[in-house]
Amino acid sequence: MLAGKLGIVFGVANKRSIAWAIAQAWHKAGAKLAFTYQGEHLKENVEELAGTFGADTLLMPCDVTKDEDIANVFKTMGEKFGKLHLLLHSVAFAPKEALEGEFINTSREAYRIAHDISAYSLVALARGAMPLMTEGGSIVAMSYYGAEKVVPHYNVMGVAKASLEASTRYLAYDMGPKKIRVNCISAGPMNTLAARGIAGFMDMMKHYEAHAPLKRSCTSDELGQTGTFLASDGAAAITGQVIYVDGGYQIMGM
Ligand code: NAD
Ligand code: 0WE
Repeated sequence: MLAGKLGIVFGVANKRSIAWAIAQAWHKAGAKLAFTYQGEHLKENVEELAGTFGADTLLMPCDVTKDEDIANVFKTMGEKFGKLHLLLHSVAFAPKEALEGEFINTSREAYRIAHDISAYSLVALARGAMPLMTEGGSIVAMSYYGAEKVVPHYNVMGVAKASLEASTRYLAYDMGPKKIRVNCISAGPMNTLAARGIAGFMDMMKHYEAHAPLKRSCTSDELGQTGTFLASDGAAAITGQVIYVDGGYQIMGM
């Protein structure tokens, strides 16, 4: 379904990362992928995972808070790939203390960091990718229900996800004339590194099992398949959307 497509993946930390699930699905569908990693501490992990796609898989460091890292990534992509069709944004961070107490106590700095890493980065990466997406493209970002309804303790991350979803719509408008589509997948809770250690995370899974129409959240394989659909030409008229892969939880009022 993605044969001949070239892609870049941001947000692999380990084998449980949603980015890795979508990368594997893109790879199976025939795409050729490059990967970035946040910092040296994750290089080995990503090397090992990306290496399973071939020893020559392109791997680059990219801390999305650094303009020079982003510039280097797309400069190298231009040199090595020449063009680009797919970009996955699967990156989020808020300082731990901002996810613990009450939203009202969010510091200016925690608010800034959460928005810089989790929302602004999509705009910066889309701008970097645009000159290479000369044959059109598909940009996919990961969101969560806390963008639209209050999920206790998700706090400033919910506000940043609202910004990510709105940014998706404005980017879709700007990039549409170039046949570049921009969409979000809003995933139900997944047991990844970013979710582990969050107090009450297991209760949240139980809540989906009790209340979602499908009596569960989602699997990494299902996120991969939705990511592949959004990347494919079957989704050629879909842009600026938030697609829920959450067992149907989002439709419920009670
Ligand atoms: P994860 O920890 O595997 O992925 C988060 C990634 O963000 C990591 O690879 C990390 O290196 C990267 N990152 C953080 N700060 C960065 C920076 N400054 N520069 C570059 N990269 C940086 O966890 P995940 O659950 O796979 O999260 C991926 C995405 O999915 C996030 O956007 C998250 O909000 C979203 N999401 C997660 C869930 C869930 O329940 N796990 C549900 C819905 C949406
Ligand atoms: O987007 C996320 C989590 C993203 C995240 C996770 C961490 C943990 C470690 C962002 N920043 C940090 N900072 C850290 O220091 N999710 C959708 C998973 C998640 O996180 C929650 C959730 C859910 C669901 C936090 C509180 C309540 C629900």
